[in-house]
Amino acid sequence: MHLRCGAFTLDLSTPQVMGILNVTPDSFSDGGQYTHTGSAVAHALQLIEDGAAVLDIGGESTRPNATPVPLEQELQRVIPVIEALVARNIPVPISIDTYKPAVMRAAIDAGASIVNDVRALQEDGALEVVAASQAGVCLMHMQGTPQTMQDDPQYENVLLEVKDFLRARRDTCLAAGIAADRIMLDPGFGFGKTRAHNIALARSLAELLDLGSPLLVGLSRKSVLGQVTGNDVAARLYASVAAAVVSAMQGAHLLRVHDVKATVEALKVVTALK
Ligand code: 7PJ
Repeated sequence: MHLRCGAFTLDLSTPQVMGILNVTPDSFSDGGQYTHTGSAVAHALQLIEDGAAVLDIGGESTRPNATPVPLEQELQRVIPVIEALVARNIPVPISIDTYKPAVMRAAIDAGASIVNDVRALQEDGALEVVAASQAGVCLMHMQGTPQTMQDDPQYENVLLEVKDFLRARRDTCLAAGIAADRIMLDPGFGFGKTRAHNIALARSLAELLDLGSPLLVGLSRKSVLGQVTGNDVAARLYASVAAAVVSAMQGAHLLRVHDVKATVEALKVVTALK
């Protein structure tokens, strides 16, 4: 299993880590710490040293009830960071976490190699931007919008509904000319899902492998781990590493995490002992 993305080919035959680089002042878990380009770059270099295979840069928080960020502000946050990292010739692909086509295009022009879209390229123009590039893409499932998604999420069968959605979005991408090996899928933990929905999905993650695409999983520091442990967001390291290990044992290919060093080390053990 691999992902083609821009000038990179990610080898996903063993589970890899996508390191989260938030450049949002309101990001829920490291709010405000990395808002300036210089400290964002320093943090990015640390994540690479810690073993991240991809860096995921986001300029708009998608946590529940987050305020939407105007386009210009999102561009001002993320583009200088991408440019600075590309200028340093970093050895890993940069992923841009956005649903806005204009941000996707600017990020790709600046050197980003993956589009990570919580709206799965449903925004007008998004599909065309990715199709016209060589970028890889992550298609994520969400029910509702970040503003409303945790109000009262409802499913008949969360696994089947997530799976059908991901299959349909992937087929739309294929029809638009995006090659199969440029596409990853993600069930979208915490995005319009209750604790029970998240747990049901986590338990049946392996079923999503039938779709034949690499699977990305983002459970790092999420509220379901707070519900299970009783810990607030600053104390979810062990729970997050456990979630990454369980996901990787079920076949997840890429783990989107804040705590790269700990997760990379844990995944080495998974790879060695599986
Ligand atoms: C995810 C994401 C996720 C993908 C966020 C947070 C909220 N992208 N962006 N998957 N989560 N692909 O990190 O808690 O789960 S933002």
